Amino acid sequence: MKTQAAVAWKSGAPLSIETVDLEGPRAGEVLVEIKATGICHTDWYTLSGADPEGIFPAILGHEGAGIVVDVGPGVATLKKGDHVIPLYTPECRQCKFCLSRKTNLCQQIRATQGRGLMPDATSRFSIRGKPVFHYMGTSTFARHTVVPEIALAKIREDAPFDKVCYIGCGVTTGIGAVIFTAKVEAGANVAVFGLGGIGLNVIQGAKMVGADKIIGIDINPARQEMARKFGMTHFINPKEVDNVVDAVVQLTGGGADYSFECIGNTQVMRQALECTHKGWGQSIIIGVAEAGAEISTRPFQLVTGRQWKGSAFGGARGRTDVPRIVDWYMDGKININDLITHTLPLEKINDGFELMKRGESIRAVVVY
Ligand code: NAD
Ligand code: AHE
Ligand code: ZN
Repeated sequence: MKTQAAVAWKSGAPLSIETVDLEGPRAGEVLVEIKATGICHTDWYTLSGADPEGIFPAILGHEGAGIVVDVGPGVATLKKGDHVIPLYTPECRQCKFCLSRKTNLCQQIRATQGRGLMPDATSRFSIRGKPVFHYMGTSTFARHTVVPEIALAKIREDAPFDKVCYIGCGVTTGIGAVIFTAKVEAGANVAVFGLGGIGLNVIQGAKMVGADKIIGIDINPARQEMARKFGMTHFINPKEVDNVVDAVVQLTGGGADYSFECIGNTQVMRQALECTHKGWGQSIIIGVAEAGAEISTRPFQLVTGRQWKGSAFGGARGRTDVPRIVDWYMDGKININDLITHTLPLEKINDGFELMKRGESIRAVVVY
């Protein structure tokens, strides 16, 4: 079939709206009509050329929601008409990683996904006979996409696509990092570095679990108002204090119980670790740093009880947890609407990237 997509022909260039050929779903695959997709900082990271897994030409996008149009042979858990959220972290429930119960990082299709291909090592997208690569197994910047069955969460049909698409990455990453990765307890003090599309969801998660002080740190003062609305109790602008680590330690009487780095800056990752409490502080890295970047601290920081952890997709098991998070939204337990600051047609997708780079949007969502 023919469909329309925003194609990334090369790094650093704007996306180009193209008519694309899309082959139907093969065994274990599903054809999905994407109804809406968010634009995440990670899409920009890959488009910028900093991602070692960034290959071009590709169809980016990993924060979508849509409807099943067709299923390939052997697909048992989904049918035409089902509403779904594509998962860049699948959940096969059979691989060593899924069976361990210790991680959400299903590895069933990770190798081909990282090479921009479907599990049989081919692409379904092409233009004028030349293959175009998939991205994160999802490629939601296309009106139609093919996704492996194990990488689709079935969701309720009354959930609005233009809001719950954000659960495909940002909402789940932020809230999940609090409840699944860190397991923040009521009364804990939390510091959140970076108050964008991810950090504000960390704040929302911290408030949900009953954290005490929720300290937000951002160089963009305009982020303060929205963060307070989501539960932030104290704000630090790093440009206005001598030392961010000292500022957090003073506010918390010794250090945060949990901190979250939601930027992708290795200097800030160090600050986030070192502002946590001696003996038990945990710092969770969420931000994606550029290829080759390394983190450092004095080993004494770890010897004296601080812990560094990372979180991908909030530690969530997509097919199990994403439908629950959709329910939380539908039941009014979490706020997504206020974080979606802009909606755009596909033709204006590059404007969405510009809004993000200028710090003017929290989430821009493309509605097809
Ligand atoms: P965003 O652009 O919406 O937000 C980033 C925020 O960080 C902005 O508010 C910006 O002002 C602030 N900031 C930048 N430099 C800063 C500094 N030095 N000190 C304090 N604040 C600073 O981005 P986002 O969509 O929220 O994504 C944040 C990071 O998380 C990115 O690196 C993204 O790739 C990553 N990410 C990771 C996962 C995961 O599963 N681990 C999932 C989604 C996104
Ligand atoms: N491709 C990059 C790594 C990018 C990365 O860390 N991705 C996160 C999701 S970001 C979503 O916005 C992730 O889930 N990582 C786990 C994984 O298996 O990719 C690189 O550096 O190669
Ligand atoms: Zn993302």
